[in-house]
Amino acid sequence: MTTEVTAVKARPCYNSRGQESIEVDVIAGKRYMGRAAAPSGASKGRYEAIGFPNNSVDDALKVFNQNRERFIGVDASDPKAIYDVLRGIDDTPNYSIIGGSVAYAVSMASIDAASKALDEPVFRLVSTERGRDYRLPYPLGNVLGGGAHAGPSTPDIQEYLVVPIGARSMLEAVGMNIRVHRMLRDVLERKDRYFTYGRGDEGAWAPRASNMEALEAVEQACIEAGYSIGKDVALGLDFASSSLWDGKGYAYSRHGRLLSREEQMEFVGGLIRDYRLVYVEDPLHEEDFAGMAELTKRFSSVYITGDDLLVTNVSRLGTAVEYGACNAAILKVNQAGSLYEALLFAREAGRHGIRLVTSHRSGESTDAHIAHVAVGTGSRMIKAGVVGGERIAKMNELIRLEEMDVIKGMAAVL
Ligand code: 2PG
Ligand code: MG
Repeated sequence: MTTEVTAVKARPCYNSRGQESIEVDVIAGKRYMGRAAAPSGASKGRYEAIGFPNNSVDDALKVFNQNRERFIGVDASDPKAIYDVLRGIDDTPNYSIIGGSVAYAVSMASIDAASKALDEPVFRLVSTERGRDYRLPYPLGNVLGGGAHAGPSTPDIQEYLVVPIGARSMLEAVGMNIRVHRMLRDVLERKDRYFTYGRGDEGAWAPRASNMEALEAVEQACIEAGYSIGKDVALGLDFASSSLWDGKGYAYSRHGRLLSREEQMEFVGGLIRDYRLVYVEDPLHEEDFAGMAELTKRFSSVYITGDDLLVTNVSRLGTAVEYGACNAAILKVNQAGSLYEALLFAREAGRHGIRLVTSHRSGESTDAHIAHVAVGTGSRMIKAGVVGGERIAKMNELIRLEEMDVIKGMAAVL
């Protein structure tokens, strides 16, 4: 079998934020090498897989090296087989023994090796639904950021997002996001002549601006770029509001406001209406399933999206489905740990009509695997940034995939 794992190796490496991470090589059939490096978040959900045991890359490498023989002979094209080996080593819910980064890197490197051995693109090997047409996800572009991704005078809201809903191709869609991003620099410079062109962890502009000034600037940039809001492009926000929640209220501390749960819901609802937002991520903190359900009911045509709420975890998704707490879900493989667990989550979301948005992390690698995960899981959107090498790597891979006959155009985004 050419997809049998014949060698594995792990090494330390660095992510886009300059933090230490881990990279794994998997050789299948003695000659096909797959490689993957683990990403890492800044605003992590409480229930996601941990990156490294004791926060130590060395400890993760040690556990991996003690157990690496166990991967030999396993079918690299079978994410479940790789998962079984990982779970034989670490059966804790959050991968506290080997670390989610190893789980991520081994499982992604394995599918990468299998893709080479079988001469099949990764998206086909991770397909969660047989017989479905493959479509390209709309890029959800982070153009302005604050919160955990940027400095103290930026907005409290983590991500101001644009989605080029009017684009008819990937190439056009990516170009539109880049155009808005570029125009936004000019808009910000006009508002603040001391603007440094500083950018946060994901390449989004990181201006000195209040939450509302930022949203207005993004809207203005779309218009000045020549786009009509609601037709060509639409706006979204990732509140990442578990980072704002202090146990009693939502602390917009950079701009001096504390909102109660009800005020936060009013605030979110007001922004959805005033700016015709089509996408809202984690508007309430990760434990507030009931509040999320209220918003989902009230704004059923908007992507009310769970990220920290769900952490790509099937059992959290089960709770969310019971409550009706969201109609869209972020899919981050490294939150789950292994690829197999992420694919299970994707399948389960699909079964319940919850739309998927595959996502990067703020500390990324230059790998493009998640572009394939987005296509294979039928994700409607991919959130992977607009500029910066590690972000563009995902966009350019999707542009390449657009050339393939098996790809049948763009996903149904709205
Ligand atoms: C998010 C992500 C990615 P982080 O909250 O959606 O944009 O941020 O990787 O820092 O968790
Ligand atoms: Mg998020």
